[in-house]
Order: sequence, then structure tokens, then C-alpha cells
Amino acid sequence: MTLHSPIELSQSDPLIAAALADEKTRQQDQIELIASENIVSPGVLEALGHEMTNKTLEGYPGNRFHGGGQFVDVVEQAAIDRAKELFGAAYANVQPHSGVQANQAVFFTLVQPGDRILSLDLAAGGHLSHGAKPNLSGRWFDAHHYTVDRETGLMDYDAIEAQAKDVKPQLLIAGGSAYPRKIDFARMAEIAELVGARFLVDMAHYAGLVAAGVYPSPMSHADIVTCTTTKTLRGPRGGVILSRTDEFAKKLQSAIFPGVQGSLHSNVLAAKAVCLGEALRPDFKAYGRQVVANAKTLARTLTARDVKIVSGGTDTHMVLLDLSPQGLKGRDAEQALAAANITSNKNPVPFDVARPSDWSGLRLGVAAATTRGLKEAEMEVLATCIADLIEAAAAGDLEAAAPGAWAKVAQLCKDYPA
Ligand code: DSN
Repeated sequence: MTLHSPIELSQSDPLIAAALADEKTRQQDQIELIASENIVSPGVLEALGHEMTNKTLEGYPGNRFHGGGQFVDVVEQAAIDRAKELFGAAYANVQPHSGVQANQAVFFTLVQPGDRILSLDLAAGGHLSHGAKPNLSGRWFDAHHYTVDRETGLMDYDAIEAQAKDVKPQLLIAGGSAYPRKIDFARMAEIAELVGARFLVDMAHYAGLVAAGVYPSPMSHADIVTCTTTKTLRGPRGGVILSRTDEFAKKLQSAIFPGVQGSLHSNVLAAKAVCLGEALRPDFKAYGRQVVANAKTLARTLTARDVKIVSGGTDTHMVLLDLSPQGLKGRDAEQALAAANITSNKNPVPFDVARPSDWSGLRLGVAAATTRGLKEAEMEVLATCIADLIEAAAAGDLEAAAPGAWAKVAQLCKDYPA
């Protein structure tokens, strides 16, 4: 076949068409509380599905290895300019295919194999790509990890400083996947300077909140900042590298291409430009405020129902539950919530040494639910359902709570279409 058939996917590939349709229905019928997810705009979706995906290009705007790149140059330059404006950066690279690859390019730029890196422990909310043993970063570097205070669940900067003096890392990393509190980036930069380390902030989870002005910006403190455009930034899957100066620009450009990546994903660059443009609009600030207000309401309502929240609350979109007082595993809670069409993920809690199937935590995030329009009142309904489900699961009688919670969630989904 040389020409594509004009028939619809449902006829040419019913298996995939049905899975796509089912996924759309799933997203409509479930309240999504996975902290790394969101619901992108029609503009982002249009860009992702555009014929620009056909274009192969390497290099950077105005300096490509292939011809015909003039319109991709327009979108990539717009994405770069918007990222710089949004975060107050002097340098932006929007090509990383993911946050992990953005971090790899930073490693390529700042450290050598065998160097020491110091980052937040995975169980305390860190990220795999920050030196976890099974990840490439854990193989390539001598990775050390700081943790949080056992009592408060908060980062203990004096302890981190003492550890940094001991380890003498070449690279200090802040940020991760499950730390729900503000990070004192100024103090972390001081610690890095004290021990002669470079300082990387991975704000993947917080980027949208930083853009909205409701979470501290690391830009003036870190040597390099990475993020994803997914999660709170509400864009396509992909990464971004930022810096407050041009000091590392040349190295970072070649670290992404040809260092860790080949050709770029042209349509994704267009979608990144769209989401960054959306985040520059005033209504995104209101969205960010609502995200944090919703997460705080969720944490407060759950606490009132005796659900233990790691660190006692949240400053972000994320709430981390410790289910050990109920004797539940995160996996059991995840399944209990799923019985009422609430989607979440099991997670370690700080100092959790169990294997993933036995982790004691459940991570909840409200970025996607907030995009649907849920506010504080609806968060209280949701939190009550979650508390009921956890109590019922702990008593071994999920049936006692599941039908009632299911009905309330179904009503929320109806009232707030995805
Ligand atoms: N790091 C994973 C998470 O936070 O869920 C994927 O982004």
C-alpha cells in the first residue's frame, strides 16, 4: 500500500481504535489523582496529533542537519522564548524527550562518570534518575542520598549540609517525585557552594506551580534547572532544561544533541510551545492557586479523619498518605480507591525499605482534578470517599464503602467532565 487508506481507524485498526476510545472513557469516568498527570488542552492535543510529527530534524533552529525545517524552527523558537519568559531563564532547551533525558544531559554537562552526586533519597520523595541503583545514573555515578527528618518528614538542611561536607559531591540535586513541601533552594545553593558542588534542581513536579507563582522558583539559585512539561505544567510528555545564565549553554546544547538524543520530536515541540503559551496567561496563575488550595483541603479533610499525612500537610499539588497506622499497604489502598473509580499510586514513605508491593504510602495529586474544575467543596467530598474506602479496606470490608463512594465519584465525573 503506497497511499494511506482514508478510512477511519475504527475500521483500519479496530483493536487500537477501541483501546483509544476506552482510554478516553476511562479518563472521563475516573477521578485522576496520580500526581504526575494532568489533562492537556485541545490546543496541546491538536499540536500532538499534527502532521509535524512527520518531520525529521536534528540540530537547533537555524542550524539543522536536514532541510525543510523552517516551520519547526518557528515552533521550537517560540517554545524556547516562552520557556525563558515564563521562568525568567537566560537559557532554555526544549528538546529533551523526557525529564530523565533532561537530567542525563545535565549530568553529561556537569559531571564525569564516577563523580559523587548527592540527591534526595527515593523513599523520601526523590527520583530514579537522581542516582537510584537500578537507573543509569546509579551505575555511572557514586550516588549518595540525603533524607528527611524522621519526625517531621521535612528536609533537614543542617543534616544535608553535614552530609554534603562529608560526601563532598560534585553535584547536589534538589527535587523529586514525592516531596510535597516547599524546598529552600537558597539554602541548598549555599550548601552546594560551601562544598564546591554544582547545583541542579529538578522541578518536574513543581514547574506549573512555579510558573503560577505559588511555589518558590529555583531559577536564581540553581546552576541548572530541569522540568517536564507534563504534570502541573499541563502539557505534553517531555522535558525542558533551563538556566539563569548562558554559562552552560554550549555544553547543554551538545549534551542533548548529539549527547543523549538524536532527532527531535517536532510535533511535541509544538505542543510544548502551546502549553508554555497557556502557562503565560493570567488564568494559569488562578489554576495554580486552586491546585494548592485543593491539595491543602484534601490533606486537611483526610487528617480530620485520622489519615496520616507525611510531613503533616502539603505546599504543592501532592499529598502523601502513610497507611501504616491502618496496617494497610499502598497497593491495598490503591485498589480500594480504584473500586470507586479514583486513580492513585502506591508510593514509599520516608524510611520505607519494603519492596514496591509492600510500600506503606499512597501518593495523591490534584492537578488533573483541578483542571476538571473541582474546588475545595468537591475535594472534601473526594477526601471523605477516600477516608471511607481506607477505613473499610482496613476493616476488610470494602463493600461497606465502595458503592457509596462510587456513586459520589460518578456524580463528580458527571458534573465536571474531563
Ligand atoms: N516520576 C514519575 C512520577 O512522578 O509519577 C513519572 O513522572
